[in-house]
Amino acid sequence: MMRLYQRTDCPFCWKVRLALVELNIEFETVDTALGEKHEEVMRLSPTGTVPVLVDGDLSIWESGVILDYLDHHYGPGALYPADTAEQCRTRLLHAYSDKVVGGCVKDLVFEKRSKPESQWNAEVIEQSLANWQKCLDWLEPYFSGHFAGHSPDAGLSAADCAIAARLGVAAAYGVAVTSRHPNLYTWYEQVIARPQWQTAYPTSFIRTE
Ligand SMILES: N[C@@H](CCC(=O)N[C@@H](CS)C(=O)NCC(=O)O)C(=O)O
Repeated sequence: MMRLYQRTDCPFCWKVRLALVELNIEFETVDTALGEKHEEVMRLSPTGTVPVLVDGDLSIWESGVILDYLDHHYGPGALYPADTAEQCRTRLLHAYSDKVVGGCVKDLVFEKRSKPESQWNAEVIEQSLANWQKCLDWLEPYFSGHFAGHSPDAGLSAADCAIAARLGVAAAYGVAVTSRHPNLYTWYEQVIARPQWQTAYPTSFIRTE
């Protein structure tokens, strides 16, 4: 059985978990804690980061490569559209999610999870929210009510898994997608209505205060 080393609320891990559940792949999880130098993870991954997916003697320590592996192993076409241009768009959305979406809301998440509300820095939160809106503005045209790069009956694409996990983290810290972004709003509602979303949902969110 595949084994996923993870931190349950890490958006990279959440993305991978969602893909595994969407593809109906049986897997077991090993949870690590924030900042922990987990012995197995340190041995399996040169970056020491999670997620790490182990399948037999193969250890994959980069979330995008994990999704590529799952797509090839169980597809291809399971997580990426077959059409080359559509596939490229899906990969770019996935890259945008990893590189930009998380960064927008990171300061807000760190602020909220590490301090009591009375000590939250309003300026940091306001700046994050402004960044977040810009990021949603950029994403909006890509979500016309269908799953990104896939038809709804094909299930979630790699980009869907990545962005849904990011939006899920933001939502857990009080940052919602609203009707100001109607395409994204409709898409997110569809994603969170899926039973797979409930199955892959983090068992807890870190609070460090
Ligand atoms: N590029 C990596 C990023 C993974 C990453 O940054 N993971 C974070 C958790 S969100 C991590 O393991 N940080 C070290 C720690 O939590 O101790 C990937 O896509 O897998």
